[in-house]
Amino acid sequence: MADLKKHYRTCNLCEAMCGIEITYEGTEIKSIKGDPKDPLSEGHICPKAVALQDIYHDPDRLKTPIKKSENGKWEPISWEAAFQEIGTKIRSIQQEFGKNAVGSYLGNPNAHNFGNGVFLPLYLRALGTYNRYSSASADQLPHHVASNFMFGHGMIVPIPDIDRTDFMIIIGGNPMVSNGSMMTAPNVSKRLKRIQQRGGKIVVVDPRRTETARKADEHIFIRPERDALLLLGLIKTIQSKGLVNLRHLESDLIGFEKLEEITKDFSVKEIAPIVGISVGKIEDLAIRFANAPSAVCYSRMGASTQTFGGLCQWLTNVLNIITGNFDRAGGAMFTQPAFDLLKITNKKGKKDSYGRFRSRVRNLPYYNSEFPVATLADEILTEGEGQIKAMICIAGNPVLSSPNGERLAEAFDELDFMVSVDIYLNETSRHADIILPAATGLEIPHYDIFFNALSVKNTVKYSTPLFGKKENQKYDWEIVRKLISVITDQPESEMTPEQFLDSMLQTGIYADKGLSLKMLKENPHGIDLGALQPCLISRLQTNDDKIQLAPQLFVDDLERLKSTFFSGKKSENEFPFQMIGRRLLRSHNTWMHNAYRLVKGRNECTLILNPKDAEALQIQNGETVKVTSKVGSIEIETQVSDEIMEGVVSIPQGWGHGRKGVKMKIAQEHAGISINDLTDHERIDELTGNAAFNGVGVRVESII
Ligand SMILES: Nc1nc2c(c(=O)[nH]1)N[C@H]1C(S)=C(S)[C@@H](COP(=O)(O)OP(=O)(O)OC[C@H]3O[C@@H](n4cnc5c(=O)[nH]c(N)nc54)[C@H](O)[C@@H]3O)O[C@H]1N2
Ligand SMILES: Nc1nc2c(c(=O)[nH]1)N[C@H]1C(S)=C(S)[C@@H](COP(=O)(O)OP(=O)(O)OC[C@H]3O[C@@H](n4cnc5c(=O)[nH]c(N)nc54)[C@H](O)[C@@H]3O)O[C@H]1N2
Ligand code: SF4
Ligand SMILES: [Mo]
Repeated sequence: MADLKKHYRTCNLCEAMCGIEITYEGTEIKSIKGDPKDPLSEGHICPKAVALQDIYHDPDRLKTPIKKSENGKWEPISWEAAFQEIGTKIRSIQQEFGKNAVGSYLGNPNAHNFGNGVFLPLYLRALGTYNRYSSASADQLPHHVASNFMFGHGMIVPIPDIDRTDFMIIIGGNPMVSNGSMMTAPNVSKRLKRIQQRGGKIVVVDPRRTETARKADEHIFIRPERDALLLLGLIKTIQSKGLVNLRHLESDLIGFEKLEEITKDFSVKEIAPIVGISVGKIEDLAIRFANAPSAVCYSRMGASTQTFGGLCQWLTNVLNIITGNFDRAGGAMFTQPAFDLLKITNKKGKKDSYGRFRSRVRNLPYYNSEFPVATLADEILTEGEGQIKAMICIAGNPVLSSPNGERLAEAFDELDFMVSVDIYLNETSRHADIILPAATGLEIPHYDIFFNALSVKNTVKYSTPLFGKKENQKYDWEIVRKLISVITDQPESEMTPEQFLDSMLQTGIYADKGLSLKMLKENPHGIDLGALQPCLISRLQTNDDKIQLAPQLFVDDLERLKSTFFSGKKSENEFPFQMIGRRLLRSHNTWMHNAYRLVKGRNECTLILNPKDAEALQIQNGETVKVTSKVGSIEIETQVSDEIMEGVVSIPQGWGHGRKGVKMKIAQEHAGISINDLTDHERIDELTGNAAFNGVGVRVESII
């Protein structure tokens, strides 16, 4: 027992930033538990953090670079030779075909990687291509575009003040499983319970009676992709019942009259039958929301990754603003992080990046210096000037994560050259010529640049590595820093992420508290910087310093909503079901299925189907069925349950490890199917370019 040691750090797997306490002896981990002294997570942990030890010990995890030889076999290669070859190939492709011939894809773990947070902007600049893509356009892009147009910067993101609110509407989010998103709120369960303990109410709007809906006071079923209409119905009721209350923001916003004008075109009576919620219920919800001492509407994945994602996020903000629940305790609030991205990326007075370019093949908008991932395969497969000939994919698995992933897999095979910076030989990296594996998880230092900016509380914490990397391993940022050097053929920079962090802390808004890297190292449980404070006006980056309540781009998009739902057009019956996604507590996007403790037990990669639909199709619970969409077909086990509404089916995201050439033994044994073999790359939110995963038309057939 004498040698047992404890290590404290932040779990960097998801957005919740839980503090964890690891008991270990040598390199053997005895336990991973929640750290009760972490000021944000207060001891909470989920099953995924326990699997950090499996990633550390995983024999399938890559530790040194590998290269695909002529016969398709993977061979080890030294770091030096790998970088040299990458530099030569990328430079020669860019010389021959132009800078844009090299594409870049950045996946989700980059957002959870301190070093890459610092170095990726420099890498993108060095690459000089406008063919940049990331998982953001398969996720939260609509939030950023709404923030950009309403508040002047995509990272001024409203965060639900879950710890003080009296009334919370959750649209298309399942934080009981996902642990919160665009709302860093570890231990959602406790936070939701506290709302109820102080007499508050929670209402969940979702086509599925989710784990969160079961904890709520009320669950309202809604057909996929109707949320923007519901939000308009709520706004309309608030206006017509004289419940608008702009409170302290009255003189800080413009567009109020325009909003009144727009909503004239909509009536709750017309909206009700389309969303499948009665007039009385919509009005009642609006009135309760407006009359609550404080209230917040939070809408997430289900309301973002759909064809009206942009409208949903805009209207969610509008609802919060016109009920006086914006930038006020208990409503939607704004963070003041110690490492403040807004400070280094001030957009005021600068030309807006939205639509600065249009994508070559499909004319989709550029935003935040990238194009939507839904069009990445088009840009590789379509010949002509500007065609992508080479790809660098960093910590991403778009073959499983992007719409019509199989088409992207085919596109990757057409490339002249591809590099993956990844910890596994998986569904995407198997297409690469060279894989550069980074140290990860317990081996890396961590400071959360992004999720402190999206947190329900201002806190700050730096984690040192538990085990440190081995001599031949590299951190992601070391790989990226070296890539910058070989791509530009310039000497490598000597800057480290820690130096940058330290200077940001010492010049940030908490400088007067003496914040520095040294201070963080002395406080391994983290430091509490207090509850969110009203601060929006000081953080706004719009040119006129006002909140834009009705940006023209969004107003114009209402026409698309109207023509979709009010034109009287009947949809064809070839694909009668609407498919939606789901997240599982013991599964994390596409890449944690190689941890046995997370995949053991009953198969969870199932199709949930309503009993009435199952009966009509004569399908039994547990039977394997065929599901077909416009782009593909899969076979999957059914789970018949009335938790899903009639006409809607749900499949988890992140699975499909049965592809050839993957080297992840446990994941392959628990392969599941990829929902993105069914989702359609042409289905996007036209306003933002975000992938529309939810609401895809499918057909379900018995195969016995
Ligand atoms: N149908 C459908 N599709 C979806 C979603 C959905 O709900 N439904 N969700 C979407 C969302 S929200 C997201 S965020 C995207 C995610 O999309 P991606 O980011 O493309 O996918 P991930 O599964 O996060 O892939 C992460 C990759 O990084 C590797 N990796 C893990 N840790 C490290 C590390 O420390 N360093 C390096 N270099 N590599 C590492 C993993 O092996 C894996 O290959 O998927 C989207 N796709
Ligand atoms: N365990 C676990 N946790 C995770 C992840 C994971 O893979 N596993 N991934 C992480 C990532 S990258 C992210 S972005 C977050 C996402 O976190 P959340 O936003 O909470 O995402 P989901 O759990 O996918 O919840 C989306 C909900 O929207 C519903 N929905 C689908 N379509 C519609 C619709 O049209 N309208 C409405 N109103 N609802 C709809 C679905 O039924 C589902 O309940 O989770 C993070 N946390
Ligand atoms: S909720 Fe997220 S941050 Fe917290 S322990 Fe689980 S994976 Fe880690
Ligand atoms: Mo995500």
